[in-house]
Amino acid sequence: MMITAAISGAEVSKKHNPSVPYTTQEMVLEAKRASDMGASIIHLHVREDDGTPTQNIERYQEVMTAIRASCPKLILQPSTGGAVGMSNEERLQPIALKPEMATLDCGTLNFGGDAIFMNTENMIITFAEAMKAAMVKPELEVFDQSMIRMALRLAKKGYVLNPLHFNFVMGVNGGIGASLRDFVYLTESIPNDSTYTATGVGRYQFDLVAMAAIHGGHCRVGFEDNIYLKHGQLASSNGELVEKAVAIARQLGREIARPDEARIILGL
Ligand code: KMH
Ligand code: ZN
Repeated sequence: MMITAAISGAEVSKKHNPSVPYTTQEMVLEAKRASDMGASIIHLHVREDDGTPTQNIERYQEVMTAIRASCPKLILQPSTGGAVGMSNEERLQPIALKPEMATLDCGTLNFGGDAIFMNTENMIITFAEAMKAAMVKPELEVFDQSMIRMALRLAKKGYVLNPLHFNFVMGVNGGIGASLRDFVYLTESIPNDSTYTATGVGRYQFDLVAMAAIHGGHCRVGFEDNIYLKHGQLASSNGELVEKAVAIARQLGREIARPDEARIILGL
């Protein structure tokens, strides 16, 4: 089972949990803690030192180089989602660094209040083409079943290559829920040769770890999606969240993939 750690995100801040990393040094420490506990992939957003989300290429380069110096084997997966309201050009910057993977968001989503996380079909095609040209494997971010249909249409047209790898982000208010029924609906909507990671947001984080573990899938945990170790108790680091995911997976009979095993699973 591959475990991805989404160590920072773009929406959560130190006001929510003081352990959310902003600086390069904090990012390295959190990536290392997650790696030490069993994460093979780091889903990466970067920040200014004051916590402002950025897609700045120099910042990505600095953080990725520093993480690699500390944990050379980890798979680094920058975000092309960035933060709500960023332009396509801003969002696409980390692709120029030719990471092994990056996220490709497969549809537009209500993101609370008046916020809209915009991903029109033409935007998705532009992002997919940039990733294909740079030989970056997309992780197809799916917040709803309709986004799987979008991804399959793009695959049919050759914008993304098979076998596909999905991330089901479940429990966001504007998207699909995080029930067992929702999980089955998504897993039964993807091609047999594809792989998926399940991400439960907030209180659903570990429900989805268990569902994915039982079903033979992969999972994502981390501060981007959830800041609590359990009800009312903040996690002290991403490592603690990974540790709990590993314990659940092992209890259910799963072995945890090391980074090189994850590369084989993903065909990197
Ligand atoms: N921060 C969200 C607006 C991704 O990384 O591709 C988008 C997001 C998805 O986090
Ligand atoms: Zn993200």
